[in-house]
Amino acid sequence: NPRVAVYTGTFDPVHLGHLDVIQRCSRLYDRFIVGVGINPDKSTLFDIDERAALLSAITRDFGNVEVCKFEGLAVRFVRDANARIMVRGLRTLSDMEYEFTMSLMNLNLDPEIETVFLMAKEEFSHVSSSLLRQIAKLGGDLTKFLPEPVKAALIEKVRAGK
Ligand code: COD
Repeated sequence: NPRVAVYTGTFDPVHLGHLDVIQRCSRLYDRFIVGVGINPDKSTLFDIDERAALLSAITRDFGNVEVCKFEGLAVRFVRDANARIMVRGLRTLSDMEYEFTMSLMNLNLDPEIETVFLMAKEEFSHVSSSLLRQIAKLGGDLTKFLPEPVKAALIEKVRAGK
């Protein structure tokens, strides 16, 4: 049986912390599906097509990574993808609290789907999309945190919004 896992997120935009999780999981699983979600409570800087296109561009070299868009419940998306494993990244203790609650709720929604957590690499444990959007608006250097095409897209997006 091929091992399939799903990594859901908003990815607004995808950064090197996300990419590190994707790279590590591409070695752990036979197929790794990245689900770009629409969070009804969050408005995003990049629309869903832009977020998915950036992910596709930077994961092209991984033979077993696929990028999909999804709407609605994450567990339903995982099941529709024929997977039973959902991967989440953990950065801090405050992530833990939120993720712990969410994984219990997801287990209630679908008891056959397990959440697997990967600890963020030390050098990315302080990196979040929201901080990077803020740094971009304030003109800071993003080189250490973003793949080149994402950096260019973020700078352009912020410029266009001014
Ligand atoms: N290093 C490692 N991992 C990281 C880093 C980092 N620096 N930064 C973020 N991550 C991880 C996050 O922990 C997360 O696992 C993933 O990367 C994606 O992060 P985000 O911020 O892009 O996405 P989220 O956490 O906002 O997730 C959005 C979803 C749409 C996936 C989520 O809201 C969801 O599942 N919604 C569906 C609705 C649903 O099912 N609701 C019921 C849930 S109980």
